[in-house]
Amino acid sequence: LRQKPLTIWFTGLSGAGKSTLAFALERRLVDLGMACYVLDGDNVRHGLNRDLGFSPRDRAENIRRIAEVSRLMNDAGLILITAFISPFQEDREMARGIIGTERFLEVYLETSLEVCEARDPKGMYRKARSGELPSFTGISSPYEQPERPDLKLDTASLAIDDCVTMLLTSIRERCVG
Ligand code: GGZ
Repeated sequence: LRQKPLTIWFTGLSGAGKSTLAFALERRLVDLGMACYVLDGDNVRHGLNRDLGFSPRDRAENIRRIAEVSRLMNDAGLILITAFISPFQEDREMARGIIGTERFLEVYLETSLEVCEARDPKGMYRKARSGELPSFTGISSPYEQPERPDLKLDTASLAIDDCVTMLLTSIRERCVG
C-alpha cells in the first residue's frame, strides 16, 4: 500500500466505536508501514479546542479546526484518522471542502442509538436522559445521517477486525483510483 495523504473521517453517535476503530485502523496502517495519526476528543477537546462546548456553533468550530489540522497534517504527508461525532451535514461538508474531496474519506458508523445507549461506557446517555447532560447527540441534540458516505459500518454486527479490513479496501481504492 503506497502512502498517499488521506483523511479518514469517522462520523457517528457517541459509543458507536469511532475512537476504538480509529486506533485499530491506525495499528493496521502502521503495521503496513504507513505514517498516520489519530485525532479524537481526548487529544483535541482537552487541548486545541478546550474553549469549545457542544452548542451547534461550537461543534462547527470544533470540526473546522479539526479539518484545518487534518489538512496541514495531510500536507505533511500523513494519513489522518479523525473520530468526532460531527453530527451536522453542513459541518462535514465544510470539512470536506477544507481537506479536499480527493483526500476525504467519509466513514459513517451507523450503529443505532439503541445499541450505543445500551453500551453507554461512560454513563453519558443515562445522564443525558435524566437531563443532567444537556444537548446530548441522539437524545437532546440532532444527528444528521450522511447522505452518501464512502463507507457505512455497523459495529453492532461487525467485528472490529472486519471493519478494519473493509476500511483498508476503501483506502486502497482511494489510493489507487
Ligand atoms: C455529545 C458529548 C456531549 C454532548 C460531552 N453531546 O463518547 P464520548 O463522550 O467520549 O464522546 C463524546 C464527545 C463528543 O465530542 P465531539 O468533539 O466528537 O463532538 S462534535 O463532533 O459534535 O463536536 C462524548 C462527549 O464528547 N460529550 N458532552 N452534549 N457528546
